[in-house]
Amino acid sequence: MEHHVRPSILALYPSSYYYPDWAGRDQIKSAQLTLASYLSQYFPVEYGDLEIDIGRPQTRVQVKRFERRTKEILAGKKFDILAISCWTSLCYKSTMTAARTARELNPDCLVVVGGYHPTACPNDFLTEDNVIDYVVRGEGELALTEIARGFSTVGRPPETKIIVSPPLPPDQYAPINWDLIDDLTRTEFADGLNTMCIFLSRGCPFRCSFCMELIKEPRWRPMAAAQAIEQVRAVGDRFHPLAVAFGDACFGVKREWRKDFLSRLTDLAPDYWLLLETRPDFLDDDDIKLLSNFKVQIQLGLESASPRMLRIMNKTNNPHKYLEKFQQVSHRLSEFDIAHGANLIFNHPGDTEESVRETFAFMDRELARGTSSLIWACHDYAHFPGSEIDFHRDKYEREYGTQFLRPEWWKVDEDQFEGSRLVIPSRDLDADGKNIWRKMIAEREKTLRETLSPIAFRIAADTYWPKWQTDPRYAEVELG
Ligand code: B12
Repeated sequence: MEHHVRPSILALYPSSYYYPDWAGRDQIKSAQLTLASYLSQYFPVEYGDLEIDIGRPQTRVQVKRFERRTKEILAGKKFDILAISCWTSLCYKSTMTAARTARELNPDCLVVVGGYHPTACPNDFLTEDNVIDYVVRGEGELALTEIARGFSTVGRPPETKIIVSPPLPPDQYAPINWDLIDDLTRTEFADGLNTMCIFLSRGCPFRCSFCMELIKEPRWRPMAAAQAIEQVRAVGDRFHPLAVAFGDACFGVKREWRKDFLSRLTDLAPDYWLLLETRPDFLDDDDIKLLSNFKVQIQLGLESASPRMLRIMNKTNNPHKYLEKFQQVSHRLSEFDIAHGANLIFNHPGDTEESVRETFAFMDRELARGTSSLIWACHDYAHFPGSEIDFHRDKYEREYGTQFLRPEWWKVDEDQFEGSRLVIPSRDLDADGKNIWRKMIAEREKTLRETLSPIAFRIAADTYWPKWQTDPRYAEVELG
């Protein structure tokens, strides 16, 4: 039977337990869609999302309801292989629920998990009853294709297998199969999509302490520029989203690729917003001029302005040059009124009151320059497994007195947003000291508000400062 030759695959996003709704949710899960698109070249694939179908349970009662609904939903679907995207550690508990439910409903199906959490913590998926058949680490395309090809002959392995999937070579990047999300977009997002995220490259050559990208293939591997443009055009034409985000860990690392892509983008002339994240080193003057033709928002992972912290974070070996480059690029972006954010992480292991003050002193020097398009995006350190910090927790404990209060928060039945942030950074900053940055940013609110250009003000009010939305300046600019 055809069915045995080509097993049907349900690519499922399992939702998150105890992750607050205010933290926002992605309408379309791009990694899962990217993977499903590749598989759909060879097998019948369905894209499912329990976060959209059921929501995120926040209490034990809601978890029970979530489990019941998962059973109803999975019972209504036909699949030989359940491919669960445990994309971040926030999906761990819901992944286990989906896996157990599928196994109960269909003892012969294959249950495969993949994503960042299985890549970082594969052993978390080993259970005595071998609920899960395969734990795939890394990019999932090649391993999952092989598993699916062997479905009718190999069957279920006797016990859970952990496998490392080789990275997908760029000439095999598949175009996104938008048909896979047709039903979902029609039924759930009838009013249109806000932001559609696509990947134009894979890998990141940097080794920032807090990020787990480095345990995947680090080489930066772009999609051919012509194919990348085609992806952008396809998503724009089909969904007319408010924004297309490039979800690349680091946009445009290679100069020739960047030039080629940006010049093709100029010909495409998109009328929606473009969002991207990169480092100042990858934006030269010509790039900035080209980018100024679009509605674009750029995130720069500055992370800190304390030279000591920049070294601890492994952002750079030369903090002074790094900060200077940031300033130079930020000033140019402001001259062209290109909205750009500087991400800052406070309470990173090793942070002290002095390092927090150093970062604010840098911010003050920038604010003193007057009007700009630079939006300061401040966050607390969140501890995720798979990062250099997680591998060497003992080093941070010894050297700085860091305390990881919930080292495995993803297994705990309590607010996981809070849990991931329950870290005391150093002997110098205790639970109270962790709030210094909040006080310091509050003291600067008026200046931040007054120095932003109209467009940057509007974006900052939408993203970080909802109370600014009552300011008359808010209505002065339309983002649409
Ligand atoms: C793009 C991105 C986002 C986008 C997502 C947009 C979208 N619509 O999907 C945005 C900005 C919204 C986002 C948000 C968050 N993100 Co994010 N994000 C990324 C980023 C940059 C992607 C990297 C990339 O280029 N991927 C390319 C694709 C092709 O690769 P991939 O994503 O790994 O997908 C492959 C594999 O995972 C695997 N796979 C996936 N599913 C499955 C399923 C099966 C069965 C198999 C076999 C394989 C498999 O195959 C895929 C295709 O090859 C990474 C990494 C980074 N450097 O920052 C972080 C990263 C994934 N994010 C992370 C985090 C923590 C978050 C947030 C919690 C941040 C926050 N504090 O709020 C939120 C949570 C979002 C959520 N849905 O829950 C962490 C996760 C760490 C962890 N251990 O869980 C990462 C790794 C960054 C880090 N700190 O290390 N993020």
